[in-house]
Amino acid sequence: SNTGYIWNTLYGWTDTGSGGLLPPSVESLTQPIGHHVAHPDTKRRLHELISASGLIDSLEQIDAQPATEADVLRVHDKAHYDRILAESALPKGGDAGDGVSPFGHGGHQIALLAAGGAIEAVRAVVAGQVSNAYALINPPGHHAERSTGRGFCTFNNGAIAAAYAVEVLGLKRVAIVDWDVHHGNGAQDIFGDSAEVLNISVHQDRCFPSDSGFREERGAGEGHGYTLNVPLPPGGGSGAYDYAFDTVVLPALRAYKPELIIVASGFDASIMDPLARMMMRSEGFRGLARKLMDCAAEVSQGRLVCLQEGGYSPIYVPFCGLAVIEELAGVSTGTADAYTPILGAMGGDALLDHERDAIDLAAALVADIR
Ligand code: 6DK
Ligand code: ZN
Repeated sequence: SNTGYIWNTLYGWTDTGSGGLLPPSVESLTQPIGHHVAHPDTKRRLHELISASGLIDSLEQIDAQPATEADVLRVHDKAHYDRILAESALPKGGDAGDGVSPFGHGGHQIALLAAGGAIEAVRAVVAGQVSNAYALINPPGHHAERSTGRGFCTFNNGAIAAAYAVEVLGLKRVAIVDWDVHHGNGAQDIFGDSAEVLNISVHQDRCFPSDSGFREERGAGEGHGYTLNVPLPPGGGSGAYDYAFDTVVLPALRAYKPELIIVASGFDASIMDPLARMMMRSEGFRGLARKLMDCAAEVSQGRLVCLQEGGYSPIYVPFCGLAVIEELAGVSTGTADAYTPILGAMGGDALLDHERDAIDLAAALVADIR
């Protein structure tokens, strides 16, 4: 009956560097700027709305502990772990792996605390200490693959938490539902050959990474069918997302019957986001949370753990997150989304024919889940 909530001051201290999206370079004329798109203030501002709205008083705050080396090595190569620690020890820090994901000196500590926050949320929900949880962790994780970080992600927090649930807590079936607007390539890389983790990613088609996230990627060997990609055409809003959840995500979860649902919760499918071209608003995200809660009540004893991923509108992410966490907690703070008058008349909510067609093709893949 209570909702766990995790935030740590250090999540607001990630140093994403002085480039806006690419590292600043005099040669390529990418100017330094105060705020990288993934500057942690966006997530800190969500935390502060949770606090200022009073919602925090209805949540059970849980402290994150850093993940251990053993926790990380359940899903990552030792070489990746060692490289992150070595670069973190350099005076100016290093990069998660793709050259566009910088972290500062000592940044490995924040990355381990993010993974540890994910583990703690899973532990509390599976132990029955709370009925569901929202871990507002940072840096994000869903692009990190077994051997490298990528796309602002150092360690794959969700995969580390799922592996903890399977290998430490003894769960046999864990589902990841990734509604971040970008493809959940990390869990696909890590769990693609396993049926113990169902990875469902709903994302904007070829947004990032541009070469993965296709419906044809379905997992291999025993894992065939347990990778489920739902690429959406750009422009979709709550109509497309509701239809994708009703006809693909929820039927897949009902077929799989996971003992735990982990949500990779990004708010970069919002209409205000600079890194994607979808049209979700806060009420749309609230609706997705509601659908997953109802489904979790049916299949996973209500066990639902949301882990923060992306979201790059500093002004709008807080209202999206507040809506989701209010829904999880079954509490209304009476805080209206102040941007609804501006954003509510922009359209994007109706399901369009080409969106329906793309989603129907993904729905056909559910039949292989057992
Ligand atoms: N593009 C995320 O929101 C991260 O999913 C999104 C990361 C977008 C990165 C865009 C980018 C490149 C870089 C190099 C070459 C081609 C394209 F992980 C989350 F934060 F959740 O770097
Ligand atoms: Zn994203």
